Amino acid sequence: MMWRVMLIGATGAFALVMVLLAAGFLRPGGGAPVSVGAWLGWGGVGFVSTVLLALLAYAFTVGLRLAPTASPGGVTITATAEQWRWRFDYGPLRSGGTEAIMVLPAGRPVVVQVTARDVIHSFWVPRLAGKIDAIPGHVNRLRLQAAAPGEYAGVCAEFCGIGHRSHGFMVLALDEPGWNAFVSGTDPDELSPWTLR
Ligand SMILES: [Cu+2]
Repeated sequence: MMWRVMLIGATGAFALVMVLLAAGFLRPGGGAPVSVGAWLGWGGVGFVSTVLLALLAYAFTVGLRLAPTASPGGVTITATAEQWRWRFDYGPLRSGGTEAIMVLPAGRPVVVQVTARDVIHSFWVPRLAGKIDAIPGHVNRLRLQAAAPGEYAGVCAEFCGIGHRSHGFMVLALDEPGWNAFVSGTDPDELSPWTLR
């Protein structure tokens, strides 16, 4: 979405410049005379800064929305890596954590607080978000959202010892009833309609 808005802004500015350039070539001296100062003032400064400021304001708005801060009523999950397992805790949402499987509600933003117990690992669910390091004694935050219910494979993306290759996990995105059942204590194995595990 942001990419498209930027493209439209850039295309509009480019098209305008091309039209002016073509007009200059095709009809030299045509149109009302404009002083050099007015060209530079309105075209060079006014137009450019208006377009750039509008795009900048838009980019900031989108950036704020994507920032990994917990929204009210949002879901925060703590992911803890160690040689060679992943543990997921859901804070006040659910009394018991899960291992090797991270459960989240589909269609809602989730903040994952990523940390590690022993060495540096890296939390990566390629279909949902970029990588983020899992560092002992430090918490990194990542915001992600699963558009649809399903299972999404996750891996450790930082070499972390001989068990690194199998240091993976699964993300289980549930619809609203499934998520409600999960937070009230149902085992994730009973909630997954998929059979990847
Ligand atoms: Cu690892």
